Amino acid sequence: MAAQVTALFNDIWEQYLSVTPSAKKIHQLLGNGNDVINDHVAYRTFNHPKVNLAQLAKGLLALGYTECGQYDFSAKKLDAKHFEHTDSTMPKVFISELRVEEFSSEVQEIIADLIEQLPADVSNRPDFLYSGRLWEISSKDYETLLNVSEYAAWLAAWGYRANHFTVSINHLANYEDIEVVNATLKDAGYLLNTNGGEVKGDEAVKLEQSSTLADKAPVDFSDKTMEIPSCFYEFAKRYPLANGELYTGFVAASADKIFDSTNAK
Ligand code: OOG
Ligand code: NI
Repeated sequence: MAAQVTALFNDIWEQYLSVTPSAKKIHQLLGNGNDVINDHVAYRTFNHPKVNLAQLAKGLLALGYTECGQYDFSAKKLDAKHFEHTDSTMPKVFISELRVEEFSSEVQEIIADLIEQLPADVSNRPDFLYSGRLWEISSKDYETLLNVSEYAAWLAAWGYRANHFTVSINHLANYEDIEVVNATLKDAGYLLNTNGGEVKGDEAVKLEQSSTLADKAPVDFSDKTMEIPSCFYEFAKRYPLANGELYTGFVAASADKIFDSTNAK
C-alpha cells in the first residue's frame, strides 16, 4: 500500500509544481540533494455531497489513512479534518470544506452552478485528488466569490489539487530551526506569509509553521485569462509530547493564518 501512496503523491506533486515553480527550487535549496519528507499536504473543497471532504477522503481511507483530528474555522466558514497513514513517513493530509449554506443566495448559486457541471460520480475518478478544475467559471463570478471568501475564489479557480505541500523540518539534514529556514528562504528572495507573524505556533503548542506567499499563475476564465495566486509551500517543525512521540495534530489558530497564504495581496 505504501508504494501506491507514494505513486499518488508523486502525481499530486507534479501537478502542484506545474503552477508552483518556486516549490521545486525551494525543495532543492532545503534538501540540498537529500530526500525531503512531507509533513502534510492540504486540500480545499465545498461541502456539497458530490465533492465534500468525505468524497476527497475516501480514496485516502482506501489507501490506509485514518481520520485523526477535527477543526472548526467559524470566521472563514470552514470545517476541516486531518488524516494520517499507518506509515508515518507518508504525508498527513489536511482537508477543509466550505460551509456553502452560510453564504448569500447569490454566492450559493455561483457555487451550485460550478458543481452542477460535474458528473455525479466525479469523486470516483482515480485521479480526483489531482484532477484540477473540472468546471468553467467567468472572471466576474470569480471576483464575486473573491469579495466574500478568498478560499471560495481560490477553489473555484483551481479546483482539485494540493493547495500546498509541507517540508518536515524535523527530517531535514541541514536545518533544525524554523527561523534559520525562514532566513534562508528570505535570503534567496522568497516572500513569506507574515500574517500572524512569520512563525505560527511555538513549542508550547508542539508545532511551528511558516509558509511562502503563493506563486502566481495564469488561469483561463471563460471570458479571459488572469494571473492569480496559485499554491504555496509550507515548513513545519513538530515537538515531542510527554511520551516522546512527535505531536501529529494541527493547531487551529495557526492554520487560520496559513489559509491566508493564497490571498491576493
Ligand atoms: C490549509 C491551511 C491549514 C495547516 O498546516 O495548518 C494548514 C489551506 O490553506 O487550505 O494547512
Ligand atoms: Ni498546512
